Amino acid sequence: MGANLGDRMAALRAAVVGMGQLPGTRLERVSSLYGTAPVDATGPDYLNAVAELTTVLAPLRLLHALQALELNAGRERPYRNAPRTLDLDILCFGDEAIASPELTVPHPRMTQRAFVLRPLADLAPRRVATAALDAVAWQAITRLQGPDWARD
Ligand code: PH2
Ligand code: MG
Ligand code: MG
Repeated sequence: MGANLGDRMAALRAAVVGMGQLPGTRLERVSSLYGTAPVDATGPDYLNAVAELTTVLAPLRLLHALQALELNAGRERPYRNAPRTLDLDILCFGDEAIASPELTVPHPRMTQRAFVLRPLADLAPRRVATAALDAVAWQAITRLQGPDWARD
């Protein structure tokens, strides 16, 4: 999840609550909270984090539910990678590989982005290769708070 417009922390907290309330879905764990410089994008710094969910929803149903949460947060899409109040992307779906016009999983750019790999490594280190982390070490990222950020 990411946000770089408005009350970023409030948006991410609401997203955590909202994801946990999706039908047939349980919020398992949330990563530490990171402040990150925009990558392939312009605008203010982001807050980024990763959540682990258990769900009975099919991948596209989950995607659409996440898009509804984005809209609730006032998400607009004026152009690609525009600054946003809330972005909720599916990184992995178990160990499934999905290639549909709407959804590609694992997320095709996740291995190039410290703002994904660092929080993902908090929750699922086996999904993050050390070499991948090394390759994105130049990207500005700061751990701001431990995993309790979503609860306090
Ligand atoms: N999301 C993007 C593009 N660039 N940069 C940071 N730091 N964090 C993001 O979440 C992010 C980005 C496209 O979704
Ligand atoms: Mg994104
Ligand atoms: Mg997105």
